[in-house]
Order: sequence, then C-alpha cells, then structure tokens
Amino acid sequence: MKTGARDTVLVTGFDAFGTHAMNPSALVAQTLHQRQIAGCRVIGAELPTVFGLCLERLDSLLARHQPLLVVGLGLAAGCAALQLERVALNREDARIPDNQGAQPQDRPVIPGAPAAYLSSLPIDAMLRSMSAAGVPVQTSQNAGAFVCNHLFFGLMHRLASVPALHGTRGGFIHLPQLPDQGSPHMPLAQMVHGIRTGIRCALAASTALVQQPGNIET
Ligand code: PCA
Repeated sequence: MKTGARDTVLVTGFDAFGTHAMNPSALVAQTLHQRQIAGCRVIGAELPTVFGLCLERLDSLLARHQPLLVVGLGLAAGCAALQLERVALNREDARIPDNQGAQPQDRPVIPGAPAAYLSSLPIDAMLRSMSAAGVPVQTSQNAGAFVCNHLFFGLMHRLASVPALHGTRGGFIHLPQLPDQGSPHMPLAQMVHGIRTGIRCALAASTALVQQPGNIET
C-alpha cells in the first residue's frame, strides 16, 4: 500500500454528553496529542457530540493532517473493556438528544451510501497485542445508533470514497467509564496504554497487510 509521506495518526474523542459529566475519550485523545508512536506523530482532537457537526470537524482535520491512520474514540458506559468496533452501520436512531438537542430516529447517516462498512483497522491483531499488554479488550459488532456510529460511518464512507484519503485506514474504539464515573470502569492510564498499543500494532500492520476498507452493499 502506498502511503506517501503520511506520518500522522489522528485520534478523536468526544465531549461530555447526556448524564456523563466527562468523557474519557476526550482525555485519551488529549493525553496522546503530540506524542510519537512508531515514528508517527499523534494529533489528538475533541469533537462535539452533535450529529453533523462532528463530521464537519472531522473533515477539517482530515484535510489539514492527511493522516495515515484515524482512530475514533467514544464512551460506552456499560462496557468493562476497550471495544474494538468491527461494523459501522448506515443507520441512526438516537435514544437521547445530542448536545444540540437533535434526536434523529431511524434514518440513514448518509442516504444512498452502503448499508455498512467494516473497520479497516487490523482488529484481530490489535486485540491480541492489546490483550498481551494486559489491557482488557474485546471486539464488538455494533457501535450503536448514536453519534459514535454516525462518526464511524461518516469516517469509513470518506475513506472509501475520497481519493485524497486512499490508503488511510480507520476505525472506532469504545471506552469504559473512568473510575469516578461508576462501574464498570477502567483507569485513564490503562486506556491510554491500550490505545497506544493498538495504534502501534495498526501502524505495523499497515505496511504488512494489503487490506482495503470493506463494504457491504445494500
Ligand atoms: N459516546 C456516544 C457519543 C459520544 C460518546 O462518547 C456514543 O456511543 O454514541
């Protein structure tokens, strides 16, 4: 795979939403900002938990940084482990309003786009390396129908259809709560360690594997 001179990893998190006073995904993105992983520089950014607006912010970041790898992060309050999301669905159905009060019901993220995209991260290799690093991690087949899935689907659609992003891999990882947010939870340092390990693995695999973003046609 040709990646040109790309040497940036974009890590996004979301701001607090719903009943959560904080969002660990923004803290992980902030902690990794400007760090080096396997010779690549990380750009960490916080996105608004708002349908539409988060994808506008993502577009600016993609145009500005032309990243080699994009890892979206978000909070999934019920999970006890890092969740490597396999599938982004072209469907949104919000149980709660977003941070600007929108609550879309049963509509596509992008009308006319495929029904779903598979993550183009090397999920099984990441699962093994993150697990070997001592971090609780699991795969997940469903990123929900709220703003995280909206971002994940919008990201994968851009990676599949924008020529300037050819060769960029991307995917999404859900995080548990932090210890002072309730149970289940995970310490911030362990989340950061897990995400760093996963990114290192994905960067190594990006030169070793020939794997294109898969899509499932309707
Ligand atoms: N989690 C929500 C949106 C923002 C976040 O961090 C979700 O899972 O959709």
